[in-house]
Amino acid sequence: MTARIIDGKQVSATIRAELQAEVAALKAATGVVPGLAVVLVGNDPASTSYVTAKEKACQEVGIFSDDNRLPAETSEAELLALIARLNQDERIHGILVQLPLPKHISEAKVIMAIDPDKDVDGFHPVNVGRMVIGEEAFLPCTPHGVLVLLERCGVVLDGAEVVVVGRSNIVGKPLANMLIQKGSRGNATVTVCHTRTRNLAEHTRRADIVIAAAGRPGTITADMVREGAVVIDVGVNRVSDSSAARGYRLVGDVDFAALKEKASLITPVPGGVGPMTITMLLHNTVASAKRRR
Ligand code: L34
Repeated sequence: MTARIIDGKQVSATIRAELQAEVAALKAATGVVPGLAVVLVGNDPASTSYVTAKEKACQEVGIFSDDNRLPAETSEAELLALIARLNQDERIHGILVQLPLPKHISEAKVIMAIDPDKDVDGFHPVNVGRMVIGEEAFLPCTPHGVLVLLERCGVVLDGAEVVVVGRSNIVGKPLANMLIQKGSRGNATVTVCHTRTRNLAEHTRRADIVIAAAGRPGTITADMVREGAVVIDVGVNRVSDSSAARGYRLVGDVDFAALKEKASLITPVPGGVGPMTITMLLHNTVASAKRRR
């Protein structure tokens, strides 16, 4: 079987156009411009490129973005002080602190310091808890992006066997929780696999939908997936490649070349889930600005 390749850039562009119209309507009706504070500590190349892409996307849809790039030596206290100021700032409806943070700063402390009503990443325990019990909450951007991508591609989750590979707080754990919620974006039967899973292939071969979020190239090979399954690749791994202009190329967690001949639907890397992560951040920021009114 030859898979249909899911175009995450195209789906993102459609949603971003919808958001642009929403932002214009909100501004016309209330004068409110949604505002996102973007915080980056240090200069990790991948984080820098994601943050730059997020700010550019804000501009495209008419969201005000407040750029806060801090040196790697920034102390935890300084970062907490910045967050306290952003929590009080009326122009700011969302606060994004790009992870990972330098080792001398506690990510848990920083996340806890963000006002849950401005936590557009959905990482604060209040939002995580609300999400788990099925209350309205900011949903974390990458898992939310995966669900919207599946929905817009017509993939039915109701009763589907979904195997999530990876158990991070950013992707695996929230995604599994979202998939078991009642409703059209849930109702799936979910298995979560991780580094201590005994026989990974035994699980993935059962799946109607395999979602790879392990952060390791080659985690999912063709023999591990049944013919006609849906394959979603959340991995974004930089592997050095001297023939590439930037000196590296991006690969996901799945063997794309082999699986595109076996799956029914598959996401590429780049151009799959990555752009959706950014789009869902914009979505949450607009939702926050609307909620504030
Ligand atoms: N706080 N930290 C916080 N929130 C997040 O939602 C993230 N994440 C992850 C890392 N840290 C975070 C992101 O923003 C991963 N992530 C992310 C965002 C965008 C892209 C990838 C990961 C992306 O745009 N990927 C492009 C390729 C980009 C490139 O060329 O380097 C793609 O097409 O996959």
